[in-house]
Amino acid sequence: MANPTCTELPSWAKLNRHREELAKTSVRELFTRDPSRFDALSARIELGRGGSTMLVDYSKQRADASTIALLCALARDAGLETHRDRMFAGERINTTENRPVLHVALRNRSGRAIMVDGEDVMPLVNRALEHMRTASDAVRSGAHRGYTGHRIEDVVNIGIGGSDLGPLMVTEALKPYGNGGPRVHFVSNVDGTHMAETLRGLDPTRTLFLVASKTFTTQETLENAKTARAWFLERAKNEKHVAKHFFALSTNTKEVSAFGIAPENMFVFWDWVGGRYSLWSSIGLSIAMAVGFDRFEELLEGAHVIDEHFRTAPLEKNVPALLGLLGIWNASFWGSACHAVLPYDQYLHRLPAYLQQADMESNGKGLRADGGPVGCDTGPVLFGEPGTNGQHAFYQLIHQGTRVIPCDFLIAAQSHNPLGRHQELLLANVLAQAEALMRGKTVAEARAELEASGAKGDLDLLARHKSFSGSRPSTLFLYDRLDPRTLGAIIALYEHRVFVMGSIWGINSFDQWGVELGKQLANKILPELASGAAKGAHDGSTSGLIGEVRRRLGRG
Ligand code: G6Q
Repeated sequence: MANPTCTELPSWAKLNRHREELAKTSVRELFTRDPSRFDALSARIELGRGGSTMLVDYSKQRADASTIALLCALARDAGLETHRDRMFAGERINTTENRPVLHVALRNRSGRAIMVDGEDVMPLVNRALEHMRTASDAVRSGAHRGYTGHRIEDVVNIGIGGSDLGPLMVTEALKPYGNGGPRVHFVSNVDGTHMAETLRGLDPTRTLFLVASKTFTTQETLENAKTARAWFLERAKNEKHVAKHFFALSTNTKEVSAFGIAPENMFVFWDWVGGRYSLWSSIGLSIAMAVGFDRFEELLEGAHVIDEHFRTAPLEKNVPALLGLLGIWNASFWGSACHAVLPYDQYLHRLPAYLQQADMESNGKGLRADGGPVGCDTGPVLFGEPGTNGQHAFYQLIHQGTRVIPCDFLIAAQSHNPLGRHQELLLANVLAQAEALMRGKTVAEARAELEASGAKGDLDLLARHKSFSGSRPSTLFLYDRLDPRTLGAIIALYEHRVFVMGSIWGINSFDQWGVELGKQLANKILPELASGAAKGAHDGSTSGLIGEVRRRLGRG
């Protein structure tokens, strides 16, 4: 018999009834009724060494204590804890690729064995980490030099998707920790402009390329790596110099050596690390080079704190579980098709882009792992920009649009750049936005304000335009400072949130078959741009466009 879908679980129907009840009361009213609401619906996570604590305030969600109890019952009905335990135990929960899912092993600082097929993978992980430490120390200290004896001043990571977004986001976020390390650049797009603009001004004798590709077969990355090698050889002339300037971060030894990268310059990881979960592996070498290996380890430690919490805390107190369950609550019960991530932290400007992949590639699916339909809406569209910029752009829709868009706000109490009152302004704005979304403003309140200001004209009409529905849900993450440990914790919280949501929906969050068809068709179209497409090879639009491109390139 097929497994029940989440919508067939007894707790699902209860939650639906509960939502109807709760919808009758504004969140503002819930705060008025319960003065302890903030304490009851927020959590603090100790991030370990250094004594820093992260506060996660979800009291502005459309939820109360009974919602949380019902959502935890749903998690139990759906077998979330079992699924989580199977992940940590190295079972092959990525069923369509027949792989374990063990990014948690990459940051396992506990000394606990993690077994895959009867073998403890921790010695392998620790060896790979040591290799990264040696290489990043050597580049940062100047012990590793280019073929002319110059220090490495620029590191270029060539990778795409999971082999780009994580390291790029983290190196941007940890810029204050560079401390004399090399500049780090990222080239991902097969658009030659990305490579050309990155290489402009770089000196091949002082540049190190990290070719980051799990499979080492990705078209864009290999093309970019070839171009980078040609650029380097134009100056270096001799292939033997490639060894000092090209490292590979990959699982595919065969393809790496076919590309001409020496085995000692290959930084390994394993097929049980998903691309979008790989920044903790050798794929993070650019991070270690940018900020030093000790800081990279702190990033791992921050994530490990969350892993241990996720693994052991009861659901009612388990922050990633609660974040995921509230995500389900918003997406599948209230029908929110979007989710905004709004870091009030310029250093986190790539976090939304990174999370777009983590979330949308993982849970943008309609089939359950067992092949049946999920039965409800799944992964929302995730988007975001740093505050306060977004306030002057798209927040209008979040405040008064017809769709309700749950928001995550992230903010540090202290800035790395304490200039004048900038951080105070940032803090005031983030708190104000979360409050405004929750409180709203009634027509009567808007009208009273207009009258008090002596406004003239059709005050009733104006008051309606100036009113806000309120009860627009948000969660706020407040931390002391964006240090590596805190960042590691933030990323791990989101990773496990994705896991929780996928588990409830019954989705395999670790494959990405949806990206394959476009790749196949691009391979088919590539030669057709040169030679033309056979009649009937494509639909009318695609054939027409191929013809149009060929004419514009003077080929047809
Ligand atoms: C991530 C995806 C995808 C992948 C890229 C790059 O989970 O699998 O984004 O990371 O396609 O793949 P390679 O690292 O194999 O080049």
